[in-house]
Amino acid sequence: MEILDGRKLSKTLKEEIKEEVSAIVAQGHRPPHLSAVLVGNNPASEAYMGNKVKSCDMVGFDSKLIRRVEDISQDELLEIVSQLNNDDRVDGFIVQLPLPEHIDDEAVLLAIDPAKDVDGFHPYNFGCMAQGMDCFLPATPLGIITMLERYKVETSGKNVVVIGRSNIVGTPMSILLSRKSPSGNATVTLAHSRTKNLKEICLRADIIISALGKPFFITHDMVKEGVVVIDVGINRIDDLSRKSGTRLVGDVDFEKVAPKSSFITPVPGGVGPMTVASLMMNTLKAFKRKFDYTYNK
Ligand code: L34
Repeated sequence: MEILDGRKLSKTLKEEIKEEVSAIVAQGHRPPHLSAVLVGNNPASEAYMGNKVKSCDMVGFDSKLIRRVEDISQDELLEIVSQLNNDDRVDGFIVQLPLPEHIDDEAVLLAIDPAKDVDGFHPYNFGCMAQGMDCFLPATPLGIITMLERYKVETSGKNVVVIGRSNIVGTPMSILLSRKSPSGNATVTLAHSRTKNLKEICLRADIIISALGKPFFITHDMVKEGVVVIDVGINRIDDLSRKSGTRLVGDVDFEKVAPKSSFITPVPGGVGPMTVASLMMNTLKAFKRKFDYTYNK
């Protein structure tokens, strides 16, 4: 069994980015700039955003965190998006999800200029992704693909089960893995809440990617010997043995599933840090693209 160490790999990737940024700055350019909009004070979003800002510092990007209160109106938020679209110093930006109930996520994501959409959530980028065209890939799927590549986990011809069909993880993941590409060529099953016989489906899987958000959902009797397990879940559960009274777990019963696995991601320290590193990769890409050619809307 080998741990897919997202913390270590993300550090390596960020060091690679930092070197590129140093070279860019040495040539007299300004560094790449990432802006992020954070609405409200959801503690999980705060933690993720903290990691994103720290990573920008580490790689040498300029960054700006735009905080707004929970009860911001949709029009005000759209106005911020429009300003970021038009600000030449901003190479890429993200609007952290989830947004409050009264805001229509779709309207906000559609308003983002696809050339600055380093989250890869705009339907333009999603469409390019689905057709194998150059685009910004969503950060979590890009992080997983990068992890599989760097650890030389073969996907070609493998049976992959992706659990969860969200727009930002499960659905793009299933498409990327089935495409004709170096980290694709898999036979993919996209499972979700209406799937029947999930256990039988999982038992046939060479690779399981769980993006469900249910602690201890994937148990040892659901996986075959030698399986590769990618755990995208981040669930906070009570743990009175900890000072904080809680701890993070994924969707996988790690203790019992790990011994049967050939590769497995831990939570924390697996997919999460890879998501953050991927955002850095996308921002560098946005910057480089901008100075190579202007996006044709
Ligand atoms: N717009 N919204 C937008 N873009 C994204 O790419 C995200 N996502 C998801 C939630 N909303 C978003 C993230 O950034 C999930 N996500 C994310 C980012 C970082 C981490 C986890 C999820 C992360 O750093 N995880 C750490 C633990 C963090 C903690 O202590 O809470 C880990 O080791 O898994």
